[in-house]
Amino acid sequence: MQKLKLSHAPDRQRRVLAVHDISCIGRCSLTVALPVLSAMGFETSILPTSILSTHTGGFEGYTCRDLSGDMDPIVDHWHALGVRFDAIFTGWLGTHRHIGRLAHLLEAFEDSRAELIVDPVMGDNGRLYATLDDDYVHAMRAYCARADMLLPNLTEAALVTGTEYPGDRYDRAYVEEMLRRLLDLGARTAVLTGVSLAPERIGAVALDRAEGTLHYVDSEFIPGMWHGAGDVFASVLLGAHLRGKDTAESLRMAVRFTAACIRRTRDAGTDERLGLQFEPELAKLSSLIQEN
Ligand code: PXL
Repeated sequence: MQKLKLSHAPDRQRRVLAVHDISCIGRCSLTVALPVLSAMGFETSILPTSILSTHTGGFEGYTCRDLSGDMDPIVDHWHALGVRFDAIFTGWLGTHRHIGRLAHLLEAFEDSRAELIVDPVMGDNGRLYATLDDDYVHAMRAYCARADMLLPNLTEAALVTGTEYPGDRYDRAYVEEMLRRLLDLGARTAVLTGVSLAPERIGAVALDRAEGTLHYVDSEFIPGMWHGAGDVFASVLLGAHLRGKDTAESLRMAVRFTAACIRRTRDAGTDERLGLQFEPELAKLSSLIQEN
């Protein structure tokens, strides 16, 4: 097989692999990660884990085709081609079998030394998403230990660390302790999303192992079920990080961008299940490409 001709120039375009489901309707997972990372200037390869007619939040009767059986052959083909990734970004995976296949993926691309960014998409508001189960949670817990950057919301952080979901009864000390627990799993950076430390505000808090300082960025709280907001946030944060922004600046960009998309969606009044109207905001991200 003819191997791919790859650039090793320091300023070459970086290649990111996004490993999520394709929810055909409802802007989340790959239909968010792909356009956002492309707009930020990355060559974005995808490994679809499942194909669903819609995401599972608020829809009934959706279809779901499990692609876990295709993952190893896809990875083996890429490996034979000699492809390399600068970062691997995983999100909603489907079943514990998918998580098992990620071990093969990471082994195949070990030489790439790709940064592994894990959004352990499992639930929200203290509840597991439909179709996910305890086997999934256990497998995800073990998998999170491999992440360089871990991006759970409060529900997922509780599931990953095996602690109780705090509901809205938490404070800064809880958040700090949770971030330290997440770092103890092995990540270099932990980011907790959907955190409110002041009335009518919501945002995210990050802690870098090396830096040791807590960064908190928040925005106006807009009531609603903002499907895919976590995927928008994680994709922008990852893109900013890979473009060389420090944790504080990446966090600021991701919170501001997500908040702008939520405001736009709220103002449009469209069905919340369709996800965020992020497309008209994408041009704001492209300005980063001109910077470096
Ligand atoms: O955005 C999270 C997500 C991703 N993928 C699927 C989902 C959900 C949340 O419900 O159902 C299929």
